[in-house]
Amino acid sequence: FGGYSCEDGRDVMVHLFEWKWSDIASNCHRLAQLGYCAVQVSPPHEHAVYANNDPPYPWWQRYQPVSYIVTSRSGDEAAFQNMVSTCNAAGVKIYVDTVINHMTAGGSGTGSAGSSWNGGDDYTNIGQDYPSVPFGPGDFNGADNCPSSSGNIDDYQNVDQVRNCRLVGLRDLRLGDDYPRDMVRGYMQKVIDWGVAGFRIDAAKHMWPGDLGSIYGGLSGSPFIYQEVIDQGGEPITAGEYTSMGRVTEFKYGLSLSDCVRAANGQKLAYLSNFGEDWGFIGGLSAVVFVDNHDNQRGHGGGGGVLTHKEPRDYKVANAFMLAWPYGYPRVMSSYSFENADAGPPSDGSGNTNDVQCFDGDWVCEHEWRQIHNMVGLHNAAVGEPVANWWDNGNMAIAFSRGAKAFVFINKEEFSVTQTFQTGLPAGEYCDVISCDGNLPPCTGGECLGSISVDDAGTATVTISNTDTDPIRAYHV
Ligand code: QV4
Ligand code: CA
Repeated sequence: FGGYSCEDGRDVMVHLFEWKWSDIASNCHRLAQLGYCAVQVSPPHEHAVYANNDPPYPWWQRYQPVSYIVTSRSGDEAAFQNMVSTCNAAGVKIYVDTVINHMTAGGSGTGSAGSSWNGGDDYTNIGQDYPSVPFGPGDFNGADNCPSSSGNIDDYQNVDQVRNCRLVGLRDLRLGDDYPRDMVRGYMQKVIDWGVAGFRIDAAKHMWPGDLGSIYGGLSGSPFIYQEVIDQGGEPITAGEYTSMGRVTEFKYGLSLSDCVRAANGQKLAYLSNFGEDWGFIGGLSAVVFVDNHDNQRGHGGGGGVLTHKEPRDYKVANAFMLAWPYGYPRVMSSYSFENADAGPPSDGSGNTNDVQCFDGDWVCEHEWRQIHNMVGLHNAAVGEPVANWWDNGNMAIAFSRGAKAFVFINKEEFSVTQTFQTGLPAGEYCDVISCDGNLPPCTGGECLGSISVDDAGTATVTISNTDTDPIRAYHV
């Protein structure tokens, strides 16, 4: 479940957070051209609708399932199926964000597909009712196996609480039993049969590895699976408990990388020379890596401290390093702008999500930034090549090649740095893909700074000024 296959040498996924299925469908050809292998989509199941929340229709309502009917804020079943088939035809895979640990919070209401739901009692497992699955009280964990007095997870040091009690009050499914397992497996199999290639398993830390293994083991179609386990140390549950069943999101990666780019918490770029397992991360072949995600860019889910689109210069540096460095399966974040951390995507007053217009001020579309998508191209060109020719100044300037395929130089010093490098590249002329759109002359499409001529010995002289818009140069065959 941890292996993935991509078409045409593409090797990066993008999370199109809160995009509608119709917009993803019409963008898939473009995503293929930009070099993206796959799209992580927002949860497609029926979800709670919080019209009276402040602000109304928060993004997180989609992490509260009401049923496994595929009608959500992003569109209905027909639109979802059309997206999957359109993207598959373009060679772009769809990965579904899969919320199977729990259903809604307390209260009651009507879901996005019109189904009624009732979260039942706040302290016991009485009264839960999700008729469109159907789930009833017996399908939820309760006082017999959740050892907290509130019924919620109050202590992350207690493994039984983390896995059998309610995550922020969300009604916790009894996945040790066959029937709830069959229901969630049926949902996953349904979308596999429609052509979905993979799953992000939400809140995997809150489910027993054995229960997940049983769910995955009953699936046909060899989906790619990556599991959300926030392991930043200090808790008894570790990411390593899940790596035999699929990949795992490596949350240490984005925080450590952000610190290095900012020279924060004693870190510096020069320390990145062994970024990966030596830093206490899980094995690179088990990891999904990212600078920020939809939670920690807004202070949820171990949030804070990571670079986001709100600091664009440093964010581009962090993404450039991630995409140039051979550790993990990288995920690029694509966001909408927000002030309130609970605010849903750009929408009308009834919570109908707007069509995506990249760069209109609401849809940030980091995956369309030249400095990011051209590094996706570099990543794809360098797949399988080892890091070579590492250079650093002991502080905030670094450079390295990827075999004979790519060369990257970053200068976050407060001064200009000029250096003659061994680039590892074959002799020839190269355009900088951070400031240009092509990698080979004629260099066109952007500002086109710092084109280089690599001599027969593989060397070239490159300068990055501290006043450059982007303190990065990147070249590839
Ligand atoms: C409120 C109080 C709680 C109280 C509860 C019950 O804050 O203290 O216990 O009421 O009375 C929303 C609200 C949250 C509210 C909850 C229940 O934000 O305030 O609790 O609903 O009413 C997303 C959001 C959550 C949101 C949830 C469901 O981040 O804020 O909760 O959706 O709508 C841990 C986990 C990790 C998890 C992370 C956020 O280990 O797995 O927390 N990350 C994933 C997703 C994330 C999602 C969930 C899990 C849940 O990436 O987006 O949570 O599906 O680190
Ligand atoms: Ca659980």
